[in-house]
Amino acid sequence: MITLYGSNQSRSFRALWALEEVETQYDYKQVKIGSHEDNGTQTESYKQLNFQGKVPTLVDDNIVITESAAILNYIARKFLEYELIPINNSMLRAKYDEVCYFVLSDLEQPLWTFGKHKFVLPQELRLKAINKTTHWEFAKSQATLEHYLNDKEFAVGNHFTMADILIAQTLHWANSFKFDVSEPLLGYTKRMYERSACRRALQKA
Ligand SMILES: N[C@@H](CCC(=O)N[C@@H](CS)C(=O)NCC(=O)O)C(=O)O
Repeated sequence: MITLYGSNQSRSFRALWALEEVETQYDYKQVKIGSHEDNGTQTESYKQLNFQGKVPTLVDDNIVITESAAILNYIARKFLEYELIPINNSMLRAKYDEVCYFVLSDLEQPLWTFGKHKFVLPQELRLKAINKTTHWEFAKSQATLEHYLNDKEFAVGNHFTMADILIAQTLHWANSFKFDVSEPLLGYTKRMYERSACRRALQKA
């Protein structure tokens, strides 16, 4: 049985959504980020699973995975019949990897930097001036994402994949942090969030 450790609509929501897409049974354990209490991410028992004390963490028997994108790929490969990751088509797989790595290395980084300087870093390391830079960087990455999506229905190929979860959750995150998200990208996010798997995940998050 799969167990997912997560918290609300943090990056763990990507994994929660992915588990709903493959219609499997799983146990969802809500943990408190940064807490030393019993269900906290800073307890010794949680850190044995996730050295950094972060979410998400997915446990499947003796396999423990701690990076959201790696978790999505693991789920996609375990439930291949849902076709959530390109396997045999090298061109589509390269495009899938390209956009997923772009989300992690460019699109989400300004949001994470903004968040770290607002709530995560020790007070003395937080810089207010970084805000302007993060908005500028996000706008630049957003233009690149629009180029990748190019008004297509899905990020890769002609159907939904895990890349759409990564992108939509990140844009939803941007919107909730009040970054400017363009109308076409908001429309794409709304469409993805209307999927029944996403709605079920939202009820559990
Ligand atoms: N690259 C990791 C990032 C995980 C991460 O930073 N998670 C945040 C929540 S979205 C967290 O647990 N932060 C707590 C901390 O930084 O101490 C992933 O995508 O899974």
